[in-house]
Amino acid sequence: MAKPAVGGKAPKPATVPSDAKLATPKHNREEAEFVLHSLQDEHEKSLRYKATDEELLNMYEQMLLIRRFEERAGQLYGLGLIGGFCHLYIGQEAVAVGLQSALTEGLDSVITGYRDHGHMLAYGIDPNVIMAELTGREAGISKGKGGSMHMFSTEHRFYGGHGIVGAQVALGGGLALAHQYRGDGGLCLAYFGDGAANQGQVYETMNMASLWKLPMVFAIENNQYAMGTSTARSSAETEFYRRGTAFRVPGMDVNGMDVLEVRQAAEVAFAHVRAGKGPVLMELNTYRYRGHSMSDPAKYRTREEVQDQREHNDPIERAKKELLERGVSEDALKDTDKRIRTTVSASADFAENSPEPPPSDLYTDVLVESY
Ligand SMILES: Cc1ncc(C[n+]2csc(CCOP(=O)(O)OP(=O)(O)O)c2C)c(N)n1
Ligand SMILES: [Mg+2]
Repeated sequence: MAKPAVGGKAPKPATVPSDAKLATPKHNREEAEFVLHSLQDEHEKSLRYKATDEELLNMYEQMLLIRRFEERAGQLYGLGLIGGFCHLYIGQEAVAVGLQSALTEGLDSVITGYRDHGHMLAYGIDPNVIMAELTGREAGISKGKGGSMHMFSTEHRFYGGHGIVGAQVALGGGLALAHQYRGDGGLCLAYFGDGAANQGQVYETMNMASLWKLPMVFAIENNQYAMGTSTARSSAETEFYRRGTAFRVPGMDVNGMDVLEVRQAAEVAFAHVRAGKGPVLMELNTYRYRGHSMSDPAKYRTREEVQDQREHNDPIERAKKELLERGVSEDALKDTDKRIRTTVSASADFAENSPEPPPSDLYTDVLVESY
């Protein structure tokens, strides 16, 4: 019997076992490449979702609700009614709305980082309880103790709201595993940023998700910056959709400023995942108009750069223009805007008039059991 090698390592066999893969035959390599490009090819064949007028109007309304809600949150922050961290989603609305409009609410699960208000609103969660959470009120969706970054609604299968960059991706892997284990047919949509895309745990998750064919969508919201650092300064590979290649996860390169393109890409990606073919990586190219958080004066970019995006690439203006071209009247759109402003004002009033949690609540919901 061979002597065990030092350190408990098995001795090297004299000959290579016959099933060892000495080299990947070329045809296999081509097949792997085909799989990696297949969804992008499908996406490019038909870029935009063919929405009915009603569907597009719905998406427009949701995006506008997010925009107006975030503008109001920014004001409340300025007034000192919102404390702590607050990251606004202005500019990125088409991503959450386009993707989540293709999900099955109550079945699929969603998880994201700290820039989470828009994702909650896109899931139809009541603006009142979101604003109450931002202002630290008892009526808030996390009872006023989570704030901007830590909002949950297990009823909607919305699992936060996470402050640790990239951590939500690994948790999303767990949610996807739960869907697979239960065989419920659901999938997990895990959002993260371009900065988070450089975190190690993202790739550990990608490896396991691909190996186990988990029903998971890795959605990179590439808003071009991680705090004050542009993607070009932080990332060796700025084509983020390619980053699944090493794990055989097909990627998709999507215009995240066009809600119909996002929606169509979602249809392709979700069908692939639901068919049991494993995870997909989507890069949603977008832009945030405001600073990283409310305390960021955004001096790392020019005003002209932001203005250019607002003027030529705004997702809400794009949808509005399309609705008008389809014959929806200017008056109908004005009414929509008015209705949304009323909803948002009501949410701010609701929040301001709600009580804060009592001091005794400091000790509740901290541990699962009492010790
Ligand atoms: C592990 C960890 N490192 C650093 C931070 C500090 N931090 C908070 S947000 C952020 C930038 C993340 O950028 P990105 O992933 O692009 O998301 P975006 O803010 O653009 O939505 C950093 C470095 C953190 N919260 N967690
Ligand atoms: Mg970013």
